[in-house]
Amino acid sequence: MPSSRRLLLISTPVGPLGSGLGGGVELTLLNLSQGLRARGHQITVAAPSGSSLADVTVVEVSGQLQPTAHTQGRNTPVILPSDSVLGNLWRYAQQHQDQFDLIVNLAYDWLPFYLTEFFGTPVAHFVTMGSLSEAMDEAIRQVARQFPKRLGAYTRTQAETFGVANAFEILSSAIDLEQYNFCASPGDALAWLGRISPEKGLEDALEAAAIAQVPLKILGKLEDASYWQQLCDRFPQANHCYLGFLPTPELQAVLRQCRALVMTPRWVEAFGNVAIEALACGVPVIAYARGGPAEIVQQGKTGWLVEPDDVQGLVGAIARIDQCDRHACRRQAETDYSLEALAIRFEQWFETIIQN
Ligand code: HBI
Repeated sequence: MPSSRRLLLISTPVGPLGSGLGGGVELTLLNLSQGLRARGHQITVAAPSGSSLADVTVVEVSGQLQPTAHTQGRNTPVILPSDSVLGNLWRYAQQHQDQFDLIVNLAYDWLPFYLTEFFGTPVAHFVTMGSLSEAMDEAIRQVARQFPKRLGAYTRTQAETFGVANAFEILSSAIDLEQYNFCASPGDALAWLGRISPEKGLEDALEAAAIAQVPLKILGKLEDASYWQQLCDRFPQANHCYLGFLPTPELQAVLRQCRALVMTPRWVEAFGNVAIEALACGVPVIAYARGGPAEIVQQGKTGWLVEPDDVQGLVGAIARIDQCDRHACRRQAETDYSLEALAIRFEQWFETIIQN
């Protein structure tokens, strides 16, 4: 067991932890904190005021929230509101850096990357999305040049979007497997999980389920109401397929009964946590071979990868889903996506930074 490290994890400035505004980062921070503490490390999380994170020590920092990056264009200039919580978070880090062996940034924002060279305590960056803007790409490539070991990402595909994949440590993701119960004998329905928003491609799953004449259960946050209305107009059955945004216990109770999870991302999904949630329940994954899911699904064993945007390909995979092995799905989750597996990957990454 390596020595206990004092780690400062700095959260996303788009919203307090617990608000859901931080999306996948909230789950990553919680899982990382729990996994690393179980291995004896001291974890402090700095996040916007109003944050809470289970029983983890959170330093709450005030200030104006940062506009989200994933709805802006490639040439958006760097934005910093007055009294920005992002600036205040990094002032806190600068003032307290001597209390930590390593500072880990989880914000997808320009400032922390730019500040890397000005810190005495090493700053590492876990990048949580693919390439979205020129300004961010430039800041990430600058860190890749100066500190090639300081960048982490969920998947290789995601890292490749920045053009400096070799400078990234690939860390994948994890879930708390104890919250997911294996199911060997599902019903007929397929599942679709995710934010209901155009980049998630729900229309393809609805079309494939209609052609295959199997029910589809839709779960997730209804983020784009006009998009949802278009789907309901085009697929009259959509409305009664929608089961809402459920907390994990209720979500997995529905998911585990499904024959497969269908993932239809239109964008490069950095990871796709819903894929490992399905595997943890023994549910195979049918996914477009795009982004994170392409690095998770074991073809023909724990699911099927399909030519992106090919609805007929989804239909063909649905017909072959029983060739997959539900026990192998659960085993893959236990081997690669447990909290302990994640913590060990991050711990090894941190040691390469602290020791060099
Ligand atoms: N936008 N500006 C900004 N900063 C973030 O850290 C950020 C974001 N949008 C989305 C987001 N983080 C997370 O939901 C994803 O990283 C998962």
